[in-house]
Amino acid sequence: MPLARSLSVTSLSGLEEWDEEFDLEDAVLFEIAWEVANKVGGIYTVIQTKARLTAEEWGENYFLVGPYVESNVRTQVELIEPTNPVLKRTIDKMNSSGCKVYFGRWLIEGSPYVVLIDVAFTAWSLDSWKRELWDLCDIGVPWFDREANDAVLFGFLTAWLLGEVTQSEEPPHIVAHFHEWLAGLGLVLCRHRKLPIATIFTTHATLLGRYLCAGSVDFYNKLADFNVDKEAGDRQIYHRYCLERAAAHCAHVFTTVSQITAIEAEYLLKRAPDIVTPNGLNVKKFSAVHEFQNLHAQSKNRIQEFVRGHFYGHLDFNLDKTLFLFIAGRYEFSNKGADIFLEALARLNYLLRVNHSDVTVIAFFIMPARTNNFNVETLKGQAVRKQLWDTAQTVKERFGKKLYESLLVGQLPDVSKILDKEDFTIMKRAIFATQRQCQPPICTHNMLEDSGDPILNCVRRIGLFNSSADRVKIIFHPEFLSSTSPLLPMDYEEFVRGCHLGVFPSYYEPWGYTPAECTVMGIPSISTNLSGFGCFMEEHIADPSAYGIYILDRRYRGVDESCNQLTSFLFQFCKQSRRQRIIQRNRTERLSELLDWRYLGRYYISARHMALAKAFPDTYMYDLHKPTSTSGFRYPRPASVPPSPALSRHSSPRHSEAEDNDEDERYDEDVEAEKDRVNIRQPYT
Ligand code: G6P
Ligand code: 1S3
Repeated sequence: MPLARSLSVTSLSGLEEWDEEFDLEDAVLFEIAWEVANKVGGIYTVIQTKARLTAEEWGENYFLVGPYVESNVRTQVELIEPTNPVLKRTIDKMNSSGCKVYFGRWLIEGSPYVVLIDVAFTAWSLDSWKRELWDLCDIGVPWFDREANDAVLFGFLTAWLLGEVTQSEEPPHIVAHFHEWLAGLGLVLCRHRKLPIATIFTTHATLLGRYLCAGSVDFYNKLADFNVDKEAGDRQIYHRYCLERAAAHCAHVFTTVSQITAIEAEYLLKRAPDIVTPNGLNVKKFSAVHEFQNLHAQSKNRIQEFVRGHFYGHLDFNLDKTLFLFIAGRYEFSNKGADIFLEALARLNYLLRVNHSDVTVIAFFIMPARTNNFNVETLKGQAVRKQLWDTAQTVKERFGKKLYESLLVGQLPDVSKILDKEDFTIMKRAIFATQRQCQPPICTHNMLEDSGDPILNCVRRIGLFNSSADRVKIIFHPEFLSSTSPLLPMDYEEFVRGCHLGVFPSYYEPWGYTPAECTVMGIPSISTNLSGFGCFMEEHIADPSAYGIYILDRRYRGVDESCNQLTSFLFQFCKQSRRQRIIQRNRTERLSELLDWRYLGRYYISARHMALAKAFPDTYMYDLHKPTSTSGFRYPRPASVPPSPALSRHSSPRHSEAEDNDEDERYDEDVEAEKDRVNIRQPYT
């Protein structure tokens, strides 16, 4: 293959120096995952956001390998002739042997090359490949497990592809990085066939971990005691588990996405990872420092509009003192911590009431469930709001016309007569339309399993029904957000920007992109010390909560204690003034550098170097003893006092919130930012 490159990654501003020179003569990188150009879950986000950086490093020598899914290809991939002669020969050869392999460019940032394999087209080989798998390593895949069947086909086909590439006259040094058990068999076969390939396996969640946590098991305290074979057998996933464990053990380099998953892998897969490769994001920095604050204000306005409609007839709270909290993700009630979030909301409601707080909290639950569309009451709310707006516009126009006519004849209008009887009739009719016999709905949709739904049942138990007396209101939107929704026409990013706090008190979360996404948008969040993200932030920031990163202890505390801690985080957050929230958002946003692939990509690079050195020791050298954990750099405490209401002092005597005008806020922000910048340059002690 052409193009010999030398790879060197420079350090990032303000962050730890890192310079890992590694000459990659004729090296080629293949990254193999079921979620290449195929969105199923979080792995898609990893691959898609990382592509730009990896393509920058490897240029023409970077190829992603995934399944061919026609609907995805139509919208995301430009099919082209393979540009690389070795790959062209390989794909032609496979296609003339009964396979369907496509080549193209994935139309995302970095536009990486993709090799897409139509596994269904080769389904005729399934039985013989399953037999080969059984003869090889005694793993029997049952006929009814469709996902595992796909894993077998995908595994044999990727190993075939890579095997052909190694057959070229001057084979390059290949690094093949496989993600998750669904792609893992390809790695096992490469190793069994002794192909000259440096292999990496990354697990994003262990199969057993996910299954065990979904049950009622004290997972983290019993990690060392599980009889893994029995547990996998009991859950009918023994064959999948074997594929996953084989891939982890066969890889030259094994990685997990977080320290917490590293521990889990050590116990459940019986191999500790060689390096942790945390997940990053493609961080977009605005040229104007305050741009993300402006975006927050704009998006918040749009959420407020929705709330005006949803609570029509019961809008007896001050929207300017209303905080928007949200939880979002796959609907796994306890794994994602929706259970303790609801319980904490009930306790928060009590605290706000007894303290006569004027703050209202609206908690959004964005978790897809089975529904048959929006319910009438919710749609009506938006229609009523629109009608009120139209009425106000009509009266305003009539008023304006009369005012204009009066000014034309050189007279000031008689204000007491400027609205006539008809205007009052229009307005009264509009007000009457806002009368409502029921409370504003909790759920925006008609649920198919209303009586068995865990969120709704919990709401019924804690009795938070959006009544006037309650300071905490709940809105359950059981569908992912979309900018074309007739109800809340916003996409997820806009919605997050408009909220005040993301709440993700997960019990099982190998990484957790939701709080990371909040961070890069400058929105504070709550995560846990059982999530990869929470552990990572705890390790890298001296005082995470000062930066709006609240980390709940779900590891060393019982459920009730964790719930109290969550309540206390929420209550403290509600006590902040607008000024404090603005300062906190600035601090949160400053952390985005830490979550950028430009910083976190280094762990993937190390993993590849390590794998090359293990597979080709005569060509590559790597200090295997050098520290590989994500430890090292720590964000210092912010120079100024944290925004916690208990500790924060105003530099001038306390004044009312009305005085918190934007200019003061901006001044404070700039001073804060400058202090922090100076502080960041000093080593952490
Ligand atoms: C941003 C805007 C400010 C606005 C503030 C509201 O910072 O730039 O103009 O006052 O958001 O913050 P809040 O936390 O009350 O939504
Ligand atoms: C997994 O996807 P999930 O949402 O099923 O992989 C993600 C990417 O590594 C990770 O963020 C998440 O925690 C895991 O659970």
